[in-house]
Amino acid sequence: MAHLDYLKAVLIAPKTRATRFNGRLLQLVNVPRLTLTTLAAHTPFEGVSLKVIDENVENMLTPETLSTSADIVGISAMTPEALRAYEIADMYRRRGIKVVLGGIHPTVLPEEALQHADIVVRGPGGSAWAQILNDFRRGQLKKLYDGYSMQNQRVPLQTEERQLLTSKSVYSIATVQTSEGCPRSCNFCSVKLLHPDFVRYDLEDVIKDIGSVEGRYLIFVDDNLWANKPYAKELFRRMKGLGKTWISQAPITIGLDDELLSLAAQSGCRGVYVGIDSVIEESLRSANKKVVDVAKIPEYIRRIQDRGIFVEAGVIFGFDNEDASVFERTLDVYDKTSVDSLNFHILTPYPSTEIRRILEKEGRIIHNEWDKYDTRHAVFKPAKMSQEQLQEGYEWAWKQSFSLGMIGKRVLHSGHPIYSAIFQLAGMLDHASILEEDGLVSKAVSRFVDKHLKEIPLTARDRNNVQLYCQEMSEPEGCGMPGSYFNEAHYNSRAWDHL
Ligand code: B12
Ligand code: SF4
Repeated sequence: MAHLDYLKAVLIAPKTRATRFNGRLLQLVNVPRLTLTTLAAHTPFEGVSLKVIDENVENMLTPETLSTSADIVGISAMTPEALRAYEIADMYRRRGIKVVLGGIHPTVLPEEALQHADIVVRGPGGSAWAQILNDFRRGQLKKLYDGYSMQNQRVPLQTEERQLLTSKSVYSIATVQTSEGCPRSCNFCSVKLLHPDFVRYDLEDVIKDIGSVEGRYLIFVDDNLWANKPYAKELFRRMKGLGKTWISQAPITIGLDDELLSLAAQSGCRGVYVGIDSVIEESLRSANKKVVDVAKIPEYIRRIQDRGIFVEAGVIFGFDNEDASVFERTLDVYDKTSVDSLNFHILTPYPSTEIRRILEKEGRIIHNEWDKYDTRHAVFKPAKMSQEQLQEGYEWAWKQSFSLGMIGKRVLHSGHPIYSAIFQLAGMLDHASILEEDGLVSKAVSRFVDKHLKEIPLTARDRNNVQLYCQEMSEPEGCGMPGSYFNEAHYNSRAWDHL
């Protein structure tokens, strides 16, 4: 292999059908994953030009538009994105360009991924990505890189890396992470497969990361930000006064700890997504989920809301002990609470999870169409109802829960009518897009929002990025896709100022 002094690398997040909205609406509601940003932060400074493409917010790659001048392409895939990731990988490989696949899906199914890639990375990928770029240059690439056995030193994120995704002013909310993994082991969850250990980051680094966020709004992407209470409390103390407004996932039991809740509220917490998952205790037990006292759910929710924190509850349908009455029973329970919003999922047997092993053994997996592994499709045979009953019951729950009567009731009972109304709208859109797979409603809504919000004035940062974009387009080696090419100089903020 040729010795390369200057390497052109591309990182790609593939689009999935789960991304329902386009344009400004997507910009307002979507969450940027930290994946590409983190890999960009690990990309060696010297002699590498990096382009980042997030298909969720850019035009989809086609054989005509993909970069032919790239040397190496890294693609990330969670399970519902795997088929699209493979399509993109195949397109590049047909051009003779080396492809690296990483993320949770290639981690658990490396052999499958290797049918579409030259290199697969298992586990945490930052150090592996840096190593791959070096090995590529030296002509010493391997087929499989094991991220678990590498040092994986954390590289704090810089504003510039964040701008790789926000540079087209695409995302309005920033994401931050304080930990990897989760101390619990629910049998349907993939988290333990990617992160066997629960690792918390140094708080100094986390505060620096938060400092690299230009805007006010944050989402913590931790699977369990609140798992270690002393750590969480210290984080919230240090965040007080930073002027951020944030939301995260959380266990419902945070409702038991007054000090934790009040520190969270003072640090800017305004909403939590509580994965109660089921209001049937037997379902929780069967999934090895922490069993909560269902009778106490209304009280927990109210206690969180009393601190000015909005509560959205996540529900999973399809556990083995559940028959077709579960949908009505669940809505009855939530009807007696003041919950601000509900979000429904169908139990999904992701590869290599415990629940998948059980269902495989019993011959109950219906198919492996990964793009339907999105918690919106029943992909296995439930024990006490048919696959159709599970699918229809799930859709019925959305419809009931987002009927005008229910929305009105929740907005009125909510301590935060405005936040509640926004979340109800998002829920309605979610529900509408679930019922119409071809996306007509979401396309119409996206068009409406684009038309009415496009007059938002450009910020100084937007202008800077428009200039950057123009420069890219005149760059002969650019592939023509609106991504963000940059070279080693980009880390130097003065270089940005001069663009
Ligand atoms: C933010 C997020 C989202 C956002 C995504 C927005 C977007 N723009 O795509 C939203 C909220 C919309 C979302 C939706 C869904 N999500 Co989600 N999401 C996350 C979350 C919380 C954080 C992702 C993140 O930023 N992680 C931090 C980065 C740094 O980690 P990473 O992505 O794993 O990347 C590292 C390695 O995997 C590796 N790597 C990854 N890609 C690559 C590529 C290369 C080339 C290399 C070298 C390395 C590499 O290196 C990285 C650095 O170490 C994760 C849980 C988690 N904590 O990771 C779940 C998670 C990824 N989601 C999951 C699921 C199931 C979903 C949904 C299907 C259902 C749901 N729960 O809502 C939908 C489907 C969305 C879709 N695209 O189809 C599962 C995936 C399980 C699986 N087997 O696929 C996860 C793991 C959560 C879980 N508890 O199981 N999600
Ligand atoms: S479902 Fe939530 S609590 Fe359970 S292991 Fe996964 S991240 Fe942890």
